[in-house]
Amino acid sequence: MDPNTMTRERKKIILDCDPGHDDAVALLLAHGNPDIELLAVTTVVGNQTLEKVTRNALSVGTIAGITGVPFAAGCDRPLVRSIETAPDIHGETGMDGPEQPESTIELDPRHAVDLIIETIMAHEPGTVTLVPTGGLTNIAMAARKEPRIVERVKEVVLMGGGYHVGNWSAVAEFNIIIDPEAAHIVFNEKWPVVMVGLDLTHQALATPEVVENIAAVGTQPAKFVMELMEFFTKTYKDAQGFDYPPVHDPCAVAYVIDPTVMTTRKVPVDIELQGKLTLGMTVADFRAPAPADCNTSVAVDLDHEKFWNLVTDAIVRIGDPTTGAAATTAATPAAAGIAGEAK
Ligand SMILES: [Ca+2]
Repeated sequence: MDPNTMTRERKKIILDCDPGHDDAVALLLAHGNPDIELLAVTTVVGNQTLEKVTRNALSVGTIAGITGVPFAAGCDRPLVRSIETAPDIHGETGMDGPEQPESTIELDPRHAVDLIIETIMAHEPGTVTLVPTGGLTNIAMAARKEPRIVERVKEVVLMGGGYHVGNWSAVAEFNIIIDPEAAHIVFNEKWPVVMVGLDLTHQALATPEVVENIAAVGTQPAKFVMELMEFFTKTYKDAQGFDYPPVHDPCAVAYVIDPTVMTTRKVPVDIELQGKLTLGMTVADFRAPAPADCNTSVAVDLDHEKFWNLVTDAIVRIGDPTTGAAATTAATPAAAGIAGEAK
């Protein structure tokens, strides 16, 4: 890591995830970006069972060469509902496509909920950002078990929901609908919540140009992402008719790195728990300017180029942890430019 980066205040995050193709990219972005200090990685049932997503998280951590960061497994079922997974999008392993290496990372023995609480309480108030990229079960449990975390957390930047669009029902997004009660808790606590939902993430498409740029980095992690995207492209085409897959989860990490990568709008958001057709809908009330005490905002427009440059730059910086070699080429002039600035 270069000296300028060390003196800069890095943004402390806990990534709570369910890998998941896009969670994997989120983890690589969080690890490779010099402005992020990854405090912990926690897993929650979602795209696949807890056992599978936890194994996937450890694999991605191994590929990325992450050391000194605790990984802990959390809740293995939603608060109220039965388990619902997404094999049509993520496959039977939850991260089908690339071959997964044996993990060299040992799972932390703590429950994710305890690790989240301990990590937040061990840091100065207002310094830790929670980045959930799966169902909100762990986060809701943590808020209930130790309510003091709510005022200590800087903000919750979550991938989930959508104010005008759903993907698991006509109006609900997967991460919210699989545990709507947990989402209800998280959205109704007093901490600031930034909802990076489908309205935004459906702009984060892995176009052929994007995938080519990542492949050109030429490292093992780059190859891994390329293979993830190949699988993701196929399932998103088959299951949801997308030409190119939306890579949701790294958008939330990108917002923490640089909020100017997207525009946001302050608006009250609540979670529908009763509706027969609308369960899990993130209901945003745009009728009037948001009241002064509104603590929720939603992501609106993405700077596609800036976003993918951040992702590619992170992969360049990660290099080839298994061989110790640096990335031989910066994939794009833009990514090279970002890398150059920090030197
Ligand atoms: Ca996810």
